Amino acid sequence: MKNENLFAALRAAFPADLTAIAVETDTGLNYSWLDLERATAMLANLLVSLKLPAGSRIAVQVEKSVEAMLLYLATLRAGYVFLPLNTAYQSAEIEYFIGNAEPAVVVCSKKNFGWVSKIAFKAGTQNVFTLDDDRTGSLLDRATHCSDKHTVALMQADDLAAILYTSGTTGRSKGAMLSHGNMLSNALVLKDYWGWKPGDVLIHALPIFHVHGLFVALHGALINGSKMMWCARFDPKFVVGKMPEATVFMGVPTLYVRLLNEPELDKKAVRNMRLFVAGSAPLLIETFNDWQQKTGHTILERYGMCETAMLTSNPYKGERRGGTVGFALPGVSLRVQDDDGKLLAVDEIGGIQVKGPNIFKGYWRMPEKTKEEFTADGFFKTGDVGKIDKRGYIIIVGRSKDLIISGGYNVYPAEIEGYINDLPGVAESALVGVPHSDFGEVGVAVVVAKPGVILQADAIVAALKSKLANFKIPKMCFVVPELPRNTMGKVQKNLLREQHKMLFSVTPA
Ligand code: MCA
Ligand code: AMP
Repeated sequence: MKNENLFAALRAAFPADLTAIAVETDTGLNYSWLDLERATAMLANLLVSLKLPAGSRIAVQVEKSVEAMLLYLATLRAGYVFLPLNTAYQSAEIEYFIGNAEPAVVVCSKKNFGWVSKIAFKAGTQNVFTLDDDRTGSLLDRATHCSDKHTVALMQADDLAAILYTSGTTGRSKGAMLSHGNMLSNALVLKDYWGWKPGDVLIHALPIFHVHGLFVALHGALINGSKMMWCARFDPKFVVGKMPEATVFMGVPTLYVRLLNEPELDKKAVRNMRLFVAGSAPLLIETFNDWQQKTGHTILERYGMCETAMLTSNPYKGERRGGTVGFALPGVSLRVQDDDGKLLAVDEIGGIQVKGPNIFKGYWRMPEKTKEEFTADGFFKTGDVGKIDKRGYIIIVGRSKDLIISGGYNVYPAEIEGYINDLPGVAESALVGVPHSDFGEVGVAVVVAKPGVILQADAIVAALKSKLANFKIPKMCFVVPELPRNTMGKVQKNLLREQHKMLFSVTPA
C-alpha cells in the first residue's frame, strides 16, 4: 500500500545533498536537511513512545521557531493530528480549544505552563510539554533521548493531518479537519502553478499557526526542496536586507504595506526575487500598484481558507490583475450562485462555492454544521461574495459572513460582542470593521449602557484585554445612547461602518 503521509512526500523532495542548508534563521543558525530528517525522527519517536491512540491531537501554542516547525513535521511523520494555536490566545480561548479538541499532548511555552497545564489536565490531557524559542523546554529534553531513526507512519490520503480552528458568525469556533491528501494535493498544485524551481529560496516571515505560514509557505518550500530564511518575527528592514539572497516571499497585505515603508526597498533590493505572493485578506489596489512601481514586480494575489487551503490564484506566467484573486486552481471547481441556488452569469455577484481534493473533511465533532456548509451536490459554501469577470478572473467583493480581517487575522464580531455584552452595565454592542492603513481593516466597538449606568470606553477595552487575543481588541470603543436599527429591529452595521470609516485613514509614520 502506498504511504500517503504528507511528510513522506515532503521528505521525498529533500535534495540529494542532505548536508546542504535547509533553514537559515534570523539569529544566524543553520539547519541542514539531515538535521530536519533526524530531529523530526526524534520528535516522532517521542510521540510514538507515549503510546497515543490513533488520531490523537497534538495541540501546540508556542512562539515561532524552527523546533516548533519540526514538531509539526514530526506530528505528521508519526501520524498524529496537529493543532496549532495562535500565541495571542488567552486562557478562556485556550480552554475552549483544548476542551473541544481533547488533545492527548499539549505543548506550550515555559512561561504559560502553569495555566495551560491546568486547563489541559482538566480536559484529560495526559502529556504537557514545554518548548521555547531558544531551543529549550521539556519537549526537546525528552526528544534528545529518542532515536533519530523513524519509519514514517503509514497514512491514507483521507486520514486526518491537522485541525485548524476557525470561528463562525454564530456560536463557538469550529475545528476544520484537513487530511494528508487535502494538503499534499494543494502543495503539489501550487508548486507547479507558481513555477517553483531548483535554487528557489523562500523568506519565511509569517506566523506558523495559520494556513498561510504553516501550509502555503512551509509546504511550498519543502515540496520543492528549497531553502528557507526563517524569521521568528516579521521585521521589514530585515526582510528587505535578505531579499538579494532570496527568490520567493509570501505575506498578508499588511506585510507589503510595511515593506513599502522601508526606504531600502527598491529595484536593486529585489533584483534576485522571482515571486511575491499575497493573500489571507484583500490586497488594496494602491498597494498592488505601489509595489509594481517601487520594485518592478507584480504581486501575485491568491485566495484560500482554513477549510480549503488555496482555492484560486493569479497566474504565474499570464497577467496578474490587481483587485482579483485570479482563477480557480487546477482541480478546483468554483462557481458563483445566488441564494436560490441559481448559477450566476459573468459579472453577476453571488456566493462563492468550491469543490476539489483540497476541501476539508468537515468540522471536528460538528456534523450538523458541516452539513449546513455544503450544497446537496457537494460544493462548500465559502461565505465569500464575489463574481467572475468576462476574462474568467475571480473578484471577491465582500463576505456574507460577518467577519473582520485585521492584518491577516480573523476577528468575528459575534465573539467580541458576546464578551462585551457580558461586561457589567452593558446593554448591547456592535463591532464593525473599518478601513485601516496598516492592518487593512480593524474592529471598532459601539456600546450601549444599561439604563442608569455610566460606562467608560477605556474600561471596556481594558476588560477585553484580559480575556481576548490582542488582535481581537477593538482599536476604538464608543459608548452611545442607542444602536441604529432598521424597521425589522436589526442593527444597521452599515451605518456604523459609514460613520466611523475615516477613523484610521491616516498613513502611519
Ligand atoms: C498585531 N496587532 C494587531 C494585529 N497584529 N492588531 C490588529 N490586527 C493584527 N493582525 C496589535 C497588537 O494587538 C498590539 O497592540 C500591537 O499590534 C503590536 O503587536 P505585535 O504582535 O508586536 O504586532 P506585529 O508584530 O507588528 O504584528 C503585526 C503582523 C501580524 C506582523 C501584521 O499581525 C501578523 O503576522 N499577521 C499575519 C497573520 C497571518 O499569518 N494570517 C494568515 C491566516 P497593543 O500594543 O495595543 O496590544 S491564514 C488565512 O487567512 C488563509 C487561509 C489564507 O488565505 O492564507
Ligand atoms: P480563514 O479561513 O480564517 O483563514 O479566512 C479565510 C478568509 O480570508 C476567506 O474566506 C476570505 O474571506 C479571506 N481571504 C483570504 N484570501 C483573500 C484574498 N486574497 N482576498 C480577499 N479575501 C481573502
